[in-house]
Amino acid sequence: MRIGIVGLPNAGKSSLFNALTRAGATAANYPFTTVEPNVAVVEVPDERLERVAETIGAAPIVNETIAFHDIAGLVRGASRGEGLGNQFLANIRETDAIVHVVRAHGDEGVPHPEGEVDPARDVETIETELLLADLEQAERRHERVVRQAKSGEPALVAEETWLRELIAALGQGRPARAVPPPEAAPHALRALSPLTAKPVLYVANVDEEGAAGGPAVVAERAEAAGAGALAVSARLEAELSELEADEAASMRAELGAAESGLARLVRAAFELLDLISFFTAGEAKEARAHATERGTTAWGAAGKIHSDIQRGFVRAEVVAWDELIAAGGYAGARERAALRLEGRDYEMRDGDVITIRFTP
Ligand SMILES: Nc1nc2c(ncn2[C@@H]2O[C@H](COP(=O)(O)OP(=O)(O)O)[C@@H](O)[C@H]2O)c(=O)[nH]1
Ligand SMILES: [Mg+2]
Repeated sequence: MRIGIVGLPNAGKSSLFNALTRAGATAANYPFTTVEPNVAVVEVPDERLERVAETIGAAPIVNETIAFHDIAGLVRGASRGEGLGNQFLANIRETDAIVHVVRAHGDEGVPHPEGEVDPARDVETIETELLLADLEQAERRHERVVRQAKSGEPALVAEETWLRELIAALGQGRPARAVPPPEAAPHALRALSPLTAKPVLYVANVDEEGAAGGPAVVAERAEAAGAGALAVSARLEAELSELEADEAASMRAELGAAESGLARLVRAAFELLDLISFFTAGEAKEARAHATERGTTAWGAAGKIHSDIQRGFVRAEVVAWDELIAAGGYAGARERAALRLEGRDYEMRDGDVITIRFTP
């Protein structure tokens, strides 16, 4: 799961990224941590998993992770190639969701690429570049699909119609997420991978004192775009991430901020992906969270755990996390019949704890 951090130069992207990196550096033995210098792998803590582990005596706890990409600043004209824009836009295309950092702090020591601080205009600037980049890609693909659709193949005909609608919408400033592709052309979205179809979270980068609110314009823009929004101070988070955890917590308390801005960001980013989590846990074994798409079957879940387990799938033992806790463990859950036997087609629910029986 990859999340791209986008915004204008000096918006605060790298400050936020560095804070995440330091938070991620504490994530135990995650294999991808050092693959690229601009990728931070961060754990997504889940209180449900902690309680499951405690109940059945599982350790260690292995959280799900998400990868944040610090994408270099986009400038006005990026979609026409300004400031290496095409390369950065291509980087965004490879992500699953976007965190859009908007400068909202008034520190005069930090230059603004457009002269003065104006969050509404900045959001507009970035979104326009994303829209224009999608428009260009859609037009290019349309040229090709128009020719292919002459064959009369229904999927291509449907895709051609959709692309025409999409081009019209983008031209009017509407994002691709407002124009879902028809069922008859299931491949169309993946073939284009529009930037404006990705879920977005706006992050207002506010003054150190103002981490609670954030400007109303950003929240309004988010609401109108069907996006999430939150406010953090990137500089504060970067500074706090250099302190020991207890020091950082007391500093936060002094500033009147109840919860870590990074924790709020990571959770909101995870919610953006609209995934469900299921858990595996055994006594004196690890307790692990697995994020997966809604609609994943028990068989699909087995594949997320290990390909060998999927290959030898016999059945799944499933119990909801809270029922497992209420029953005091697996034995109790079995007695109460809270633990169910399910076949390969069972649709996983958020918070399920699963044990796959398989033939090795
Ligand atoms: N006062 C203040 N300065 C900030 C804040 N966030 C970032 N900065 C400063 O703004 C400058 C640019 O930040 P950076 O994170 O590098 O921006 P990027 O270009 O979006 O990656 C740096 O000097 C940061 O220290 C903030 O919340 N408050
Ligand atoms: Mg930067």
